[in-house]
Amino acid sequence: MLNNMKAIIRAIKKAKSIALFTHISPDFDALGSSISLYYALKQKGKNVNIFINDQLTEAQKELIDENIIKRECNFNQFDLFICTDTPSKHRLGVYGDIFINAKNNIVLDHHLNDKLIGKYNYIDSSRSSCSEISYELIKNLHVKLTPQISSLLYMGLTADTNSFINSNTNTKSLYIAYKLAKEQANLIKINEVLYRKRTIKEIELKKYLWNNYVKEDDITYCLVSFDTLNKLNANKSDCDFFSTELISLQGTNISFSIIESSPNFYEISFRSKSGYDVRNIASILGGGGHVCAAGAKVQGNKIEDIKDKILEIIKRGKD
Ligand SMILES: [Mn+2]
Repeated sequence: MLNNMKAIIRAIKKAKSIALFTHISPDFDALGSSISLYYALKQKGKNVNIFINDQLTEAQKELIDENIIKRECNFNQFDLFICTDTPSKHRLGVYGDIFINAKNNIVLDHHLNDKLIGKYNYIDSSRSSCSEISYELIKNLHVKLTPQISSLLYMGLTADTNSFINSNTNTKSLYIAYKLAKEQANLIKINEVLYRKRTIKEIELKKYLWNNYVKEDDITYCLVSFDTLNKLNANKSDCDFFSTELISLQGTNISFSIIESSPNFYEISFRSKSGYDVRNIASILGGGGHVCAAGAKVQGNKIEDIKDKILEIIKRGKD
């Protein structure tokens, strides 16, 4: 079933015990969209548990009480399973099988996708963030927007719009941000953690990025081999901002980074200016995402070969 909010509300009202999930390497929207629901469903008197495959980052821990996150459990006790910000079994990590084998499950997501893996699916790619969808659900459940819930939703919203500057920002996202700010979302703390804190490591990575980027026509990219990653004492997620940073360079319409996260395993992140579609490029490589922000994972022997292949795909698309 697709985008039937009433059916989803009915399923939630009927459930006594609910298990929540979100994707591996959770970003702020994954956490905001799922943890806001955790508190909202608790307010509704539900027995709720939330399961996340990975550890939180130091920055995330500043905004989220990590003690609520569980790793293991007897999953038979739950009569409803909800996942946010992904419709992919694989992206749920160790919980993938548990989720898709559940009889009663709900997927909430904002990525363009034709996969429906839940009994109920609410998938709206016009939404800037999954936190917007959680907001709608929480409003429909008539849950009080506490400062805590408002902050979690605002955190997801601002993160996925990159502080309301990405092209996915629209009147709905701005309106919801206004509503959340009115309900005491902690804007100061969220802005401080997301936009006003830079570690020495981040600055070192930025130095590497701007010393090593390559610009070919309107395409700008940066490659990070496994060796380099180790020399920078970094991991893949530390370099997640590379493609976003590169798209800001004058004359760039498409940017990408290739990070060799483990030997011969490459994670590619694409960004584009409006009018340019990187989702297509990522999907040719077996990945996906949004028109202006997408990604893929590939294997290969040489990072240069992967880069050449990407440039060829982009150039082919232009012809
Ligand atoms: Mn998201």
